Amino acid sequence: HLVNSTAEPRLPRVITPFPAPKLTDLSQFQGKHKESLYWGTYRPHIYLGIRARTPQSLMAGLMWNYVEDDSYHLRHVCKQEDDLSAYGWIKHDGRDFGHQVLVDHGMILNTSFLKSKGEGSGYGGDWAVRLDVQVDRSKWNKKHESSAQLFFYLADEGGNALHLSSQNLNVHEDSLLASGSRIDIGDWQLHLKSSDDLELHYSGFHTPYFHNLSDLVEETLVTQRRKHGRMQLPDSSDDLPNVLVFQIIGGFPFTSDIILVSETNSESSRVEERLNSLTGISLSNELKYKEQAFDEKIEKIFNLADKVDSDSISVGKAAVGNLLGGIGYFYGQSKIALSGNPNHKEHVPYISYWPAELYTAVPCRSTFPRGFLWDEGFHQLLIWRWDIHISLDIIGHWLDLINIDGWIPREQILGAEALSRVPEEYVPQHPTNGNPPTMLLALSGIINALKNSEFNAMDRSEISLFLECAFGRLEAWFQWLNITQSGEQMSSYYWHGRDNVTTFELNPQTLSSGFDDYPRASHPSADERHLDLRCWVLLAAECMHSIEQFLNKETKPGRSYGSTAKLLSDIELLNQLHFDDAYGAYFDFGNHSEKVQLKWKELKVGHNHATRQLVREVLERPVLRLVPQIGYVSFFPFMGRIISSGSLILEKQLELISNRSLLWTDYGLRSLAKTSSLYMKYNTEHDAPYWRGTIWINMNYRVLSALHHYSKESGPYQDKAKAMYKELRSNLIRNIVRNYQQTGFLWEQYDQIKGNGKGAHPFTGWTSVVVLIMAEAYDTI
Ligand code: 6A9
Repeated sequence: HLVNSTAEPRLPRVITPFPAPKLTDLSQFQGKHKESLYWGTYRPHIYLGIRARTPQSLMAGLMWNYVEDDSYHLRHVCKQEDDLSAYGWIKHDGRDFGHQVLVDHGMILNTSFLKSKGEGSGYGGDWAVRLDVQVDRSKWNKKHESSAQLFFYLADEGGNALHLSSQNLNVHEDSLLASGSRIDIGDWQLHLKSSDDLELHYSGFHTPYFHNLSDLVEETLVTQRRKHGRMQLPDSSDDLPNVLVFQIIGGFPFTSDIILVSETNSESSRVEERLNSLTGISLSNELKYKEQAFDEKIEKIFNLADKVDSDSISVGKAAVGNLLGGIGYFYGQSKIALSGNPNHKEHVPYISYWPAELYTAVPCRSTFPRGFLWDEGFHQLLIWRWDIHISLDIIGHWLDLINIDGWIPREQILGAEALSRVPEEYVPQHPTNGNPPTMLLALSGIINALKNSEFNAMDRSEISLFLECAFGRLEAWFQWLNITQSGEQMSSYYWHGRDNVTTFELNPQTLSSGFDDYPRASHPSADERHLDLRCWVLLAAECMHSIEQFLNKETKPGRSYGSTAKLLSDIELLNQLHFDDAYGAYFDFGNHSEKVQLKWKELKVGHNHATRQLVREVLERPVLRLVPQIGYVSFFPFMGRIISSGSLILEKQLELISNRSLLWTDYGLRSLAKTSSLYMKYNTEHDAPYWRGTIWINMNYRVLSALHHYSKESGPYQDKAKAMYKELRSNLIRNIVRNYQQTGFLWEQYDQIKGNGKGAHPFTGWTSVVVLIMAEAYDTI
């Protein structure tokens, strides 16, 4: 080949996009579709945050002041420390409507969002926010003021100046607060309407930063208080402000409607009519109508009324609401680690991925408000059933992030707001590391639904076209997993990127598997075989096979997904690699010792100084063997339904799962058996056990799907599977519902002893698949 010397300098391979047209450029995602999803509550990390799906958006957000004795706390970014008794979208359709309830120590804030494409409105339509503030006096400290202070802001990321309507805001005379102009939506206006007696103040800022707006407001309030003794914005502005903050002070209870109208300059703009239809009684009516539509749609899709009690239904709705309401839009560049040990924490050299948009749901609005690859597959199990167009759009965005090698960065930390929430050492993504291909689980669900003609003709053709165009990317993704993560032994795999020189970790983590600290071989090596990964590759091959068949693709020689699937589901081969006869269980394999512990060691620092450190001690030489830790990983062959329904191995798996001394609890299945040597063990001085015992809902859903499957297959263990299915399902639902009622949240994990929610919350990521459990909606793969 000739070298083209005039070509542009080549990008490093790892940051070279996959060479194919972008899925998000497909015509099904343009035009009406795109416009209909322009504005949304796409800032899930903010208690109430609105933006458009464009890199430099006009953004809106809400803050409020919580007064406690003599200190003030500004609420803005979702934070667990704020200790709200509840918050979340209890209804949201992912498009033009949402209703959220926030409870902050006796203050009850209802925020509703409504979008409307009225006659005369500009691109993306107009939107309204209703803020409804009430108080529960029994929980409201007497010392608290009898009024609430809200702050509603607009910020233009594009740097356009915002105009204040007047120096003396009096909304009873004129509802206009501010106006401006943008290329996307033309001239726009912000209005506030209320029939209550509200006091308004404002501040205008000119700033290049948008990730720390709370600091800006807080500093201003503190200064004002020092000068004038009042927590009151100064009613003044920097020149050419690109952030305008409006302080709304009202006695309990009060309501205020805030409306953004676009394209106000044209002759036929009908601004008054549009404002009227988005405020007061009209808004109330429209919101009521949307609430009903949400309830009806939930019922239609999930048939919950036939399946669970009304308490469960309302929790199910809140789960769906906050999953959809938590969908975000992010823009920025991932940092990609250039080299080195993926677990080497400090100052990893990195390069930037290409600038990219990501439209995605998030696991947790407070703690993990960004995209995670394998979480997203679980989210899509729900979302495609709710709105196939939103789902394909999200999957399309993810698949557009694939590079020429077929790799997708696992955790997406895009833009300054996202970056500001992540400790530095977690930011760089390692191109050696994968993550389970759960998105394929969603795609195969979609294909099955297609085969059962659950979509209309229009949707069918869009889905087919999508799959047709996605196929090359999916192939590359599959090949990346199949080739780069393969092991020494034929048809074995291992998660690459574990740290094999650690002296601190009891068992080196495997973040790429998604099971972080789940125990694996004590001494990472190329001889390892990870059972879960092997089963994921099988699942991926099966999904690829069904997509290939659906699209009538000719099988490429040497690249037959069907034969890969056949090989990987060969039970003899699987057993040779992973089955332990003595335990009757499936395990990882690797260089392993059970005799590893953490021990305090004195360290000399300087002259007379000693400090203690917890270090790892290995008490015997590791040998190549199966890794005897029974837990979620052990049940992957069962979840993958590789085990035939008549086999004794199936009986054994059912025994292990239902054994209370191992995994079974009244709240769901433990991640690791009580008898495993690493059960509930800290991994380092500071790393508490995570996937070493507590109950996780994504895996419980997978086990439950398999139990459901085996309860339908005739055979000697059908009845046992059925009984276990029923009990596990009701244990999971009962416990999640009870926790929601007691705490106001869905949780990241549940305690295996008491059943209480643990870790991050509100976790309406994969924990919301409890709705599929309620609905008994499982997939055939
Ligand atoms: C840490 C610190 C406290 C961990 O749900 C997202 C992921 C899952 O994909 C993974 O399987 N979670 C699970 O083991 C949360 C990961 C958070 C990592 C970033 C940053 C944040 O401040």
